[in-house]
Amino acid sequence: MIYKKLSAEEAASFIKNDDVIGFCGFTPAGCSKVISQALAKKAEEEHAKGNPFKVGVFTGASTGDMIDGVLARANAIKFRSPYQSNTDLRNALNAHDAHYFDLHLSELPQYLRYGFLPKPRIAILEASSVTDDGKIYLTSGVGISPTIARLADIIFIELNRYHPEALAGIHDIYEPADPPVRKEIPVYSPSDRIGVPYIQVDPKKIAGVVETNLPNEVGKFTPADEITNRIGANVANFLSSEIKAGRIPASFLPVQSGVGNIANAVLGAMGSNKDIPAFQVYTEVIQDAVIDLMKAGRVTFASGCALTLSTPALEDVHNNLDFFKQKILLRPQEISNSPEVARRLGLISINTALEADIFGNINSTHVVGTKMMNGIGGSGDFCRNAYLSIFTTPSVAKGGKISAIVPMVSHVDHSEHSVKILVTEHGVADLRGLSPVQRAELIIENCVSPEYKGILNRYLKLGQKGHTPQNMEAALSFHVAFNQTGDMRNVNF
Ligand code: 0RQ
Repeated sequence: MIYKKLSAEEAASFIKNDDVIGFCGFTPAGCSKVISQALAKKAEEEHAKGNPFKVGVFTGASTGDMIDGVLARANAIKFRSPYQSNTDLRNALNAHDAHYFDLHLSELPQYLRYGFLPKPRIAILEASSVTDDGKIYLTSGVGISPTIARLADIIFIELNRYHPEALAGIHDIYEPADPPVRKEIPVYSPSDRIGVPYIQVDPKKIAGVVETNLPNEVGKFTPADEITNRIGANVANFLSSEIKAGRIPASFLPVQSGVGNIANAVLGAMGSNKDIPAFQVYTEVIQDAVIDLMKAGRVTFASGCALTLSTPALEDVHNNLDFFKQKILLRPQEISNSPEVARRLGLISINTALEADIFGNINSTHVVGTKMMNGIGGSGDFCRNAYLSIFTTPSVAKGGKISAIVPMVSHVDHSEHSVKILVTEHGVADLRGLSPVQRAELIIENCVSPEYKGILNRYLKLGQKGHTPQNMEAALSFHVAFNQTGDMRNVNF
């Protein structure tokens, strides 16, 4: 290897106050693990000396504690985009200690190229191997790596021996040209390869290689419960009825599903529903359920941006690469989440809402209208462009003190125009072709928790004027009641 071997601390010593850094990975999969930690230590030392030290941070999506957690606790983040899910960072963003812009994930690479956002001077990439002529083979996540590798002046590699070199070939690296000369992204089927299996850079930009041997961090795993299983079964039964009705082709369509235990439960239920044929996945995050279904022959191919797997599932993939490399492709997020490709392939997209309103608007990001939870992630990339856009949510949160279905969402991420199907554990509301009043009646009837049905029906009668009969005095009364009494059932109308 021609590159200089560095310690994480030596690599971090190149990074200056106010630098903009692009990090590899997508979710904790494939993220930087040691340079980020050394950077946080450096920030703390600078702060102790009374010096300012904060950096701008671009990533693929959420990361792990080894980036977002340590940097947030060191108060080392000046700004952050496009998605996060770390408790300490969330607290920092909500306290305005770091500025956050929540962005559709597909847009970040092109926004960086267009110069809409500050250019990353430094890119930190985790690799399974790197060649002397500058070919970087990534690990289990791709994210924005191709773009930051090209834009950055300096690249540091974390060469992580935990990931086998034989991973090479699972990635499909492709960056579209920018307008006015962009052509179509030539993905016509989830398994189409359109690029090369590595990122090519000028070897002179690689300022050093830090060797590691560390697994990906794994997020907290909440096992499926009765609620998530009922949501999963409702989605699967609905999709099988759409096939029977001829509205989804009998051969089925590729599926995109969000992250978390609802997504796992939905995929599990689809896998065990005999009326749904074996299917392909075109998504951002490949979770454990996809691997299980692949082994059972129920998922025939998965294109994604990251292998966000539990350690046993990732090791299963590593140990059986001959099998899985035939069935999995990892792409940059502007391809995995491309609106153009989502529309062309006809994705069935399934994402999770924090809250929905009775007219079909979705809040995916803000708790009671003000506090950032995670971010919009890829949900907007997919839902606006899907063949069929489904949102799922448990009907209540916090033991029933919060209804996930409210008169008016306290923040809008996805509007009524993009949301076609709403699913809770109680049932399915098919909103296609319905007026606002019809949508409200159906959502209340099929999706709302019994303890909130009467209140929402009462609400609907309050404001019978206009196409969308909101009552402006009471529209946010659920949230006001929660803020004042800790329970939305205490509304004052
Ligand atoms: O709180 O953590 O204190 O227990 O919100 O809710 O039900 O555990 O669901 O972990 O799947 O997260 C929408 C945030 C759901 C996620 C969201 C409280 C609830 C709990 C979490 P606790 P659950 P999940 C893929 C695609 C947006 C982006 C997206 C998300 C906590 O799915 O970030 O889909 N999605 N991206 O108690 C107040 C409500 C609430 C509420 C639930 N109405 N009001 N709190 N909670 N409903 C991601 C990528 O792009 C990588």
